[in-house]
Amino acid sequence: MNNFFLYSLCGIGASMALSCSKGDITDEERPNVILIYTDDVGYGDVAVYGGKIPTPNIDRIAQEGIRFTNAYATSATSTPSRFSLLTGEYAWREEGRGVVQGDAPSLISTDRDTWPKMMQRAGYATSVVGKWHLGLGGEDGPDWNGKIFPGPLETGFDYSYIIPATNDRVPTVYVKNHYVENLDEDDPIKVSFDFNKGPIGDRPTGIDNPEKLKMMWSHGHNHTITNGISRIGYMKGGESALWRDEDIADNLVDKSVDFITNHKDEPFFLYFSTIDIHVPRIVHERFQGITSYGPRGDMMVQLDWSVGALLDVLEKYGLRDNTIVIFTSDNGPVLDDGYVDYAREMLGEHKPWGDFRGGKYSAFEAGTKVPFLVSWPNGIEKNRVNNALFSQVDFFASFASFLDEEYSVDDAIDSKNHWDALMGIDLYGRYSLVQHAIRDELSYIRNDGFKFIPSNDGPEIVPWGTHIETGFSKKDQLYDLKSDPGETNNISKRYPDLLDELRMELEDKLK
Ligand code: NG6
Ligand code: CA
Repeated sequence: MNNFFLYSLCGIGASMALSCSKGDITDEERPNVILIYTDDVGYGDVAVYGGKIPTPNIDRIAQEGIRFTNAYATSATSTPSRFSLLTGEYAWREEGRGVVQGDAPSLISTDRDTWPKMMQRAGYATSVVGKWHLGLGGEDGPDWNGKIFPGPLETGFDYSYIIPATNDRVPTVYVKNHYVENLDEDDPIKVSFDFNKGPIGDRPTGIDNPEKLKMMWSHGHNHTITNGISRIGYMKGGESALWRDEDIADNLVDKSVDFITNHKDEPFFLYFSTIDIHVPRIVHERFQGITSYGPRGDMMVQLDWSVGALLDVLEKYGLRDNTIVIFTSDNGPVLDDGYVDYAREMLGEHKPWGDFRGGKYSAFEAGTKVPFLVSWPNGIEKNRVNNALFSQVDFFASFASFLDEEYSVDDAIDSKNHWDALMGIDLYGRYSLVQHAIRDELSYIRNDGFKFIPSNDGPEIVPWGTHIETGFSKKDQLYDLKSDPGETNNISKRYPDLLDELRMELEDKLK
């Protein structure tokens, strides 16, 4: 452990922040927490943020609580955002925390403190259901045919039921606690991400057998075919363990409902990490064609159904009033992310990125500005909007403060207590954020008013077929986000002093 210095924020600051004091909350009153962490859902994808696809259940969370307009994932892709979310440390502090492959070793060392570990110490039953994408196993990666260790259970979750990496990467199997679910030991799993060496096993690939596909690939994603979809990476074996993409949403909801049912009489923390709306966008048959927006729109409706199912089970058990439900996303939106699903062609008037520039992978606002809803009927007022600057890296310190629980500030080095912003009491939140874009190559800073992106040499458009601007430019970029939220006017020449100030702050933070 990095110098485990335990520290209790509330012990020091209880008199300063009313909501910080656990004295206000008895053990019996501790709220349950459900974090609905979606995949590639953009700011403008949700109806309450102006989206055209109906999302009545997600909107319920906004009506029952607070809609944030200035809340951010720490990164424009999944792995680094998830790393920061669970550890309270910006992912860019170490190399190798960009998007990881399906066989990557665990990124979170077992001896570090984490948000879910803190929740366990505070007496919560904890669970992750859905996408993991933080690596599994020791230095050599996971042993798919044996005990998969370390992983979520060593990160602070009592129960885990995960998609190991992404739904477009092999192995396309679920891992329940330490083991692949439904694996036949006579048909062991092997995976390879050595694209130079080529396929392993007998399964067809997307590049050689496109006639076997239920959805064609557009870039990458042409390796082993499972369930009629070619993925990133090669895989052999594990036939009895393969998932059916159409059933993933139902399955993840079922596992979550079981977890809630089993723990309805004690406080619980559920990290519901749905793969909706990440590619391949293969939804259950009952949602296919339900919108005019193609599979991407249908998947939003499937996501909304999942949210409704979770809210309904809370209501069924009388738990809704004392459960904090948070809805947000790991990064911004993308249309073509590797499969021919006509997301662009069928977009109509819907604007997944809202009024912002960029998208997934991008340093522009739509890369990390995400929908962010927080509700807690017992604790916060209904139907509010909060423009406070909030980063997902702050959940850890904020919840620790609220629960009056000690945690390692050396491990959660970037996490700050902004509980009052979450509760709608503080309308300002953070002073600044350092984020990164593309897969992890570009770091930049934004504070409440301005964003500075240092000059750099990278490509201006994501170099694979997504058509998204990276934010790379040979010129320094400075934007006044208050008057120019769409980042159309680079004011770096007009405000050199401000630029220097932000450059120094960024360099200082990157040290
Ligand atoms: C990229 C994939 C993309 C997606 C992304 C991770 C290609 C060409 N693109 O490498 O499809 O899987 O990784 O997405 O391979 S994320 O939301 O999990 O960060
Ligand atoms: Ca994502």
